Amino acid sequence: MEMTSQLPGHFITFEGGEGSGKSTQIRRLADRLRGRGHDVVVTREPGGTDLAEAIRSFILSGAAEPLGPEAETMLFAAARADHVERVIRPALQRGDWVLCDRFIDSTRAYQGSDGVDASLLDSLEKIAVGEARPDLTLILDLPVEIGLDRAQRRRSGEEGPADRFERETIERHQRRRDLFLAIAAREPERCVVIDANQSLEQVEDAIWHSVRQRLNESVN
Ligand code: T5A
Repeated sequence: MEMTSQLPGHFITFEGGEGSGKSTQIRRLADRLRGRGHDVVVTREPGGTDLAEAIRSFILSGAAEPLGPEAETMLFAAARADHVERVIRPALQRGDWVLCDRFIDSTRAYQGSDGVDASLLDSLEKIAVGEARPDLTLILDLPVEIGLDRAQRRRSGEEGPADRFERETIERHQRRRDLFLAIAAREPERCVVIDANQSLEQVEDAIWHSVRQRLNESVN
């Protein structure tokens, strides 16, 4: 069984496919926790530090793709190591709640579906993460077509074209969804699957229920 963080804070990661509602729900959970007087750090991957955000831009633009999936995996790991070292571990040491949009399971599902060997994923994960392991991982699950449609609609309002991963085939996204669900089945003590194909309020309530159920003694 995988160990959770032994640090004083609480570490919750949000995972799932494109447009599954992670960013939206992280903001809502952060508001609820802050409303109860908790110190909350909201962050994301790849990113969360200047260096990791630079790596994010490089990867999501597609510029790293010609290097191949193993090199891309190492870039994700380098970004994660910096993020853990400078942001996540210090916050957990202070006793804060850390809510992170994507983390280790995105590497397992995305780079795993790109054919990167599980032993390489495992080694890099150990180096980058160390003791800062999530206490709870919420996997927001919904049919891939609906998530991609949501991501596209949101983008038409604000940002530019689809990123390097969004552009991939439905079959590839489906494989990632299957991998997220397999992780949840393998690690039920850490992971909860949330039905993300519901209203914003229903998803928010399901998440709050899971947080209270799993980390009950900490949510006053
Ligand atoms: N990646 C990342 C890897 O390959 N390996 C790794 O190790 C890591 C860390 C990151 C990319 O990098 C890859 C995975 C990704 O492809 P990103 O831009 O951070 O890129 O991509 P996403 O995390 O997928 O971000 P999205 O913004 O696309 O998705 P979210 O955050 O899940 O969705 P959100 O909250 O922005 O919602 C999308 C839209 O849907 C609406 C929202 O209002 C918004 O418009 N929405 C709903 N509409 C109806 N009903 C609901 N319940 C809704 N919930 C949200």
